[in-house]
Amino acid sequence: MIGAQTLDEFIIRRQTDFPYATGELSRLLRNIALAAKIVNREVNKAGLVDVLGTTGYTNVQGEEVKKLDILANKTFVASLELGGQCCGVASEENDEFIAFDSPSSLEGRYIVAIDPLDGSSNIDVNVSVGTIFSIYRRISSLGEPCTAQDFLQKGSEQAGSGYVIYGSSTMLVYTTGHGVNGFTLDPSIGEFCLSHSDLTIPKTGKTYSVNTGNFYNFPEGVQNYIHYCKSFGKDTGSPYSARYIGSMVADIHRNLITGGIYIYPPLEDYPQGKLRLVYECNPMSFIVEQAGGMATDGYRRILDIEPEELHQRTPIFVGSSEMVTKAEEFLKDGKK
Ligand code: FDP
Repeated sequence: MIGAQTLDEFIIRRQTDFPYATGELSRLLRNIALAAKIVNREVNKAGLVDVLGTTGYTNVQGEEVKKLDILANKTFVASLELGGQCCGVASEENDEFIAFDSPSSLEGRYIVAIDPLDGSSNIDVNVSVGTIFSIYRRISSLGEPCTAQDFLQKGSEQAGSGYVIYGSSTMLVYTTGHGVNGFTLDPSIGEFCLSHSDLTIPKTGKTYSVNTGNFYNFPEGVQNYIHYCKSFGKDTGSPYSARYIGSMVADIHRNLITGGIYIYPPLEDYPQGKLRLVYECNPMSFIVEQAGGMATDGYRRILDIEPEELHQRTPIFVGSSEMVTKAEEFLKDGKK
């Protein structure tokens, strides 16, 4: 596409909008984009080479680790370490955070929390998967190794966040707290090009995304909200459409564009739900809020939750603001 603005160019232009910016965050974002291109290449040829299937291990969450999970994790960690702007990484795939120790990394002002390949149970069946990342300014001293406290900051402290969706096309969507922009990978030139500038989520929509297979494990308020989504409503435009890919990035991406709500509620046996606060819910919530939407755990803003541990889980209700507000009303009312 002649005249398309590449991600690199966009990042450089944006940087000049902030007179005191050092360029470190810009370089960090560019390193993430480079790793995303490498992962994209591997995901695209997954059926052709021996990268499908499981490794035979389970991660700290007790989930099966796929070969592509490992490959994506290594790619992102290596790219962040080589870049030198980042002093450490916490990943879904590692029990503990990794503190980089090279002289340039020790001087890095940022830390990154990442889910290198979200939705990985979908990989073997050629369904969209994604990468989710969250960037914070370190609170530990420059020149020293990063600490656990760097990774346990509230989501509202994020310096940036984003996701990559490896779908029918590959897109990178990010925010640094000044709106949300989306870039589509043009494989012919190997560049992410601006395709969705200043993304905003519609205030309401007609899609609800939740794993209704767990319906009888949901709290009563959530069950009642789902009944509401399915019932005929003159003013609400319901019944809404149920759309659940089972890949958080893909489900939220669709709802971001068309309007809708994504829910992973508490379950009877998992009161904190399934999704991880630090590297899944916080970065996606930052994006959705920056696009004008809402993200809560049903009662409080996701970005206000104080993380106590790296792999902590939280319920999440995220998407169009009017829909999230409505779902919250059902939770409060319980039996409504
Ligand atoms: P996955 O386990 O495949 O990595 O992050 C976890 C996640 O996928 C989300 O992407 C997805 O929305 C959710 O789990 C699916 O969970 P259920 O199968 O329980 O619906």
